[in-house]
Amino acid sequence: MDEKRVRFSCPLDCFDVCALIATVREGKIIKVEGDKSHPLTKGYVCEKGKQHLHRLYHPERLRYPKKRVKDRWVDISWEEALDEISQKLKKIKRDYGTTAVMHCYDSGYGGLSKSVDKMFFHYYGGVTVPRGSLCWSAGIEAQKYDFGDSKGHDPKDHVNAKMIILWGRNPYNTNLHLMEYLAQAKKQGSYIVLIDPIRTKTAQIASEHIAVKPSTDGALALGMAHVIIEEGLIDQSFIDNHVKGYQEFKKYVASFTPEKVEGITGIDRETIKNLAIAYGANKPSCIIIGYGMQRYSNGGNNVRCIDALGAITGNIGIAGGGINYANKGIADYIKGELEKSLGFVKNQRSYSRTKLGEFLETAQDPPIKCIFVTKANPIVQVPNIHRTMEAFKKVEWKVVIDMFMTDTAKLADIVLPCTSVMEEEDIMYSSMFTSYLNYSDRVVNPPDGIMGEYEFFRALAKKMDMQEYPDIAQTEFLRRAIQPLTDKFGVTLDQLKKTYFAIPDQEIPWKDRQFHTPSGKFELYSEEALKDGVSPIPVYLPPRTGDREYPLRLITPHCKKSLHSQHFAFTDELPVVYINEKTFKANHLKGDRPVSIESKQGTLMAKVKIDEGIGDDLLMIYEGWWHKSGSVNFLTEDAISDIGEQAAFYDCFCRIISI
Ligand SMILES: Nc1nc2c(c(=O)[nH]1)N[C@H]1C(S)=C(S)[C@@H](COP(=O)(O)OP(=O)(O)OC[C@H]3O[C@@H](n4cnc5c(=O)[nH]c(N)nc54)[C@H](O)[C@@H]3O)O[C@H]1N2
Ligand SMILES: Nc1nc2c(c(=O)[nH]1)N[C@H]1C(S)=C(S)[C@@H](COP(=O)(O)OP(=O)(O)OC[C@H]3O[C@@H](n4cnc5c(=O)[nH]c(N)nc54)[C@H](O)[C@@H]3O)O[C@H]1N2
Ligand code: SF4
Ligand SMILES: [Mo]
Repeated sequence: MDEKRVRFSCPLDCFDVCALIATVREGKIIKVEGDKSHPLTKGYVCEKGKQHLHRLYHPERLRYPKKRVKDRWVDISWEEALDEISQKLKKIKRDYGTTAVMHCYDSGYGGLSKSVDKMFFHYYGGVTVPRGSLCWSAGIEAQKYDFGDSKGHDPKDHVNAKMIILWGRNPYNTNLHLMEYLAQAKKQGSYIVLIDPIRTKTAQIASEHIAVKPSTDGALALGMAHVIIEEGLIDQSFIDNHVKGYQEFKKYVASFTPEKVEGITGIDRETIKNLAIAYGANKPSCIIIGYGMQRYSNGGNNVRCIDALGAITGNIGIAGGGINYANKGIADYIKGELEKSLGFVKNQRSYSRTKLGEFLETAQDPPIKCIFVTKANPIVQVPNIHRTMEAFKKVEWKVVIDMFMTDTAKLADIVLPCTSVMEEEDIMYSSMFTSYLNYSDRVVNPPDGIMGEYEFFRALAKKMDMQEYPDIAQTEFLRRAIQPLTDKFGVTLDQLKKTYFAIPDQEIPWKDRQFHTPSGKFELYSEEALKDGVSPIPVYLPPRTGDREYPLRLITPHCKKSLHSQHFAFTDELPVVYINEKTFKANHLKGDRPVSIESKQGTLMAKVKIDEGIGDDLLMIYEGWWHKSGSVNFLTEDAISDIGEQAAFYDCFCRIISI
């Protein structure tokens, strides 16, 4: 029997970037499993990883380019699609200039080969592109002020920590392989604390769960800093040598007594004191910050307040320490043709990702004449969908590339199918967690009728006479992209095919205490922040609150079973809203009847599930449900954070009624 095993990598926007193995029998993939030889994957992966197979052979997968003709979809050939798209793009450039085109992209597929979308629009002359983030930018920019960059410890190193604080992170759902290191650390005696307004399943691994009121983490961290300073648990030598602005910070935290912080956070003063002393006294202590806690109007400063704890206790640059948020090591070494193409941008304009609808409504000189969507599903994933959708619909001409007919694709004029990860040769890495880089082999060829993005943009560039666009094979594109890695570490594409790669000597960031800030120190006082119009020292900004009409806060975090909207594709059930018994009763809800959840932005129907892990006056619904079920972002507001233009998704205030 003809059977082979082919190594590929998960392209989903997830911390783990698992290495996968497909078993192919007589040309058909019959099984997907984790690669046992990969040091992080270790042979086990989540359901979503296995479902790449399900999606590849799914009957609803898009197979041909489609064009909207009146209210019908008509299959067209790739030649027709290329003709129409090239003509339209040329005409828009001539009549309005290139920035009348918006390239709307996100991280729906993490492989390098599909970064050619950006490259194409660079050669086109530069278009309107997103800035800020739906995901993590409040925290990223906060760490940039403090450390100059965002770097994380290798998860293996967490086992060296005497204490680990998981601060608004839910690895049980979102970061499978972190769970294993936490379990190991606990077994070796680490004390693990989870700080989250919701008692998630991650609490099972924690020694203690502290239910903080949403958006008050900054006050909690400042309260801890107050206690640490009072108890003499600071690291004076680290502060003297490597910290800028300690005196200003010390003065500011003087008023954050445990009593005051109890009133803000809902955590009793003894717990705050004990937590601070445990963190300060049990060196090395490690903090792992999640992305949920920064999706607020004060999210950036809250992250800065937490970073400060590492600086005053000297838990930075040491084994078992760290303020881990992201891990931006490897991206610095990925360059090649994409980097080179930046030189062809003549004109560029940006819009705040969160405010897509508002931008489309108001853009002038030129207005947006075309939206080109790749690797994203904005009509489900951006906030305030009603507003966004109305503005999106009004744009004359829209192209979407996707594997399925998403809610965004449904609004397009042309929809192009894309390849699955298993039909591409590619390279994956992530800036969220580790510095591993995986080669991903082509497991099978795409079915007739599907052209991958790499070949599509190459053909489109040819059609549009873009003489300088690199007319090179995909393998060569990948080879050039990793050339800086080859130059620095000697690793080649051929070697990657046989093994995995991680940047050596990155287990403990900031070991040399050379911070990437202007002063070279950890900056509790940041002139850069001041220049950007925000407080130079980390401060506590009071959270937004509900009002009499919309008193309940809705948190919409990430679900274990789906990567955002991708694995909600095949369900049309109502979403589930989680609520505790007290809030259920206080809102006069009845039995197991469906409910209507209403905000200023819109309405959503849902099924109720009582869950005592949810705080008072809180509702929780996982994000990602499609319109056919009811998307949470019909309820959310297009508000942004204090730092980094992050979508403040969880500043969403609602009421709930039985129907
Ligand atoms: N309410 C609320 N909303 C949120 C969040 C939240 O916590 N709450 N979280 C936010 C976060 S953190 C993020 S990162 C964003 C994510 O926002 P998106 O990245 O827009 O979310 P996805 O649902 O993953 O959409 C990716 C799309 O890319 C498609 N795709 C997959 N592979 C390919 C490919 O090879 N080529 C192309 N062209 N397309 C492909 C998928 O089918 C899918 O439709 O959502 C944000 N939205
Ligand atoms: N299965 C799965 N895995 C994923 C994803 C997915 O969609 N599904 N998405 C990937 C992506 S793009 C991202 S960005 C990451 C996100 O990874 P995580 O940050 O782990 O997950 P989130 O669900 O965004 O939020 C984490 C926790 O923050 C808590 N939280 C909310 N508000 C507050 C607050 O005010 N204070 C504190 N302390 N906690 C708060 C939420 O209750 C939630 O439990 O996950 C990645 N991995
Ligand atoms: S979604 Fe994340 S945990 Fe699951 S297989 Fe992909 S990389 Fe691994
Ligand atoms: Mo994200």
